[in-house]
Amino acid sequence: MSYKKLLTVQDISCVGQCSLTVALPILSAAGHETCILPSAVLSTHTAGFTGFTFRDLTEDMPAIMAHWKKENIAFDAIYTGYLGSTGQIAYVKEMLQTLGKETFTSFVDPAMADGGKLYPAFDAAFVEAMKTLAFSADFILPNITEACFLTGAEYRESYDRAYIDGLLARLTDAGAKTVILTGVSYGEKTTGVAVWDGKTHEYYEHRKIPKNSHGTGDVYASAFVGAYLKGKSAYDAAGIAAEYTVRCIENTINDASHWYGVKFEPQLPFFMQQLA
Ligand code: PXL
Repeated sequence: MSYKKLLTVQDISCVGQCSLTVALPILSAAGHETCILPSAVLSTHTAGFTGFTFRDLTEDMPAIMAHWKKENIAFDAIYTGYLGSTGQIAYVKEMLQTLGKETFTSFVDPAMADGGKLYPAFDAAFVEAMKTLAFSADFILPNITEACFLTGAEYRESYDRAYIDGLLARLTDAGAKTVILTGVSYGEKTTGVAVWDGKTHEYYEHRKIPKNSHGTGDVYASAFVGAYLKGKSAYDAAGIAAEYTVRCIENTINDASHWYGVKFEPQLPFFMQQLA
């Protein structure tokens, strides 16, 4: 059994079932020691709530890193998600360069956009900085919108396989190593994930639920990282994460009061069974 020590850097949205409140339980359920570094603390996430608080933790990062280095703390993997500021990205890049063990894997979810638009907190300068982080990582897990922002490609609501092939090629040209492109849908009832290492394009297709659910990108990325670090291939980890995420959405969709995230907790046993 592989037991990895990993660091995940993303925000704490105290309420809202996304980022660290999702990543920590999922990665723990996968059986990994999960260390955290909050990029920011928010009262809720920023999608659908108004008047949320936001405390950026960028200033704390140099001292946290220095302490870890003094204690000789090193990680098998680092997985980054929603970050707190443009300036913070330089520190996160430094973590990828200096806090890894000899054998080390980095995963960057460039969590900054969806549905053709940047999230409210981000701007063009953040996108430029995110490019430098994303293209230094072993794995990136963008959705189509994020892939477009990372490459300058035109965002399209409807597309074909040639468009996706073009997007993947642009990511490789820009420096991406392995790409897990989420939300790639070629039919009304199906959607899926493209797994691309610069040479081979594999596609994992699964049923599509006709509703956008918040936080599912974080559920997906966390499950992918957990499964991959368990020794699954990128394609198998992509499939395991997809089946788990679909179950979480199906388990939530009929509860109108639960609009802000998905009930991922009751499905953790299913996720763990898939890893066994
Ligand atoms: O799930 C991505 C995410 C994470 N954290 C915060 C967010 C969002 C998406 O909107 O607002 C604070």
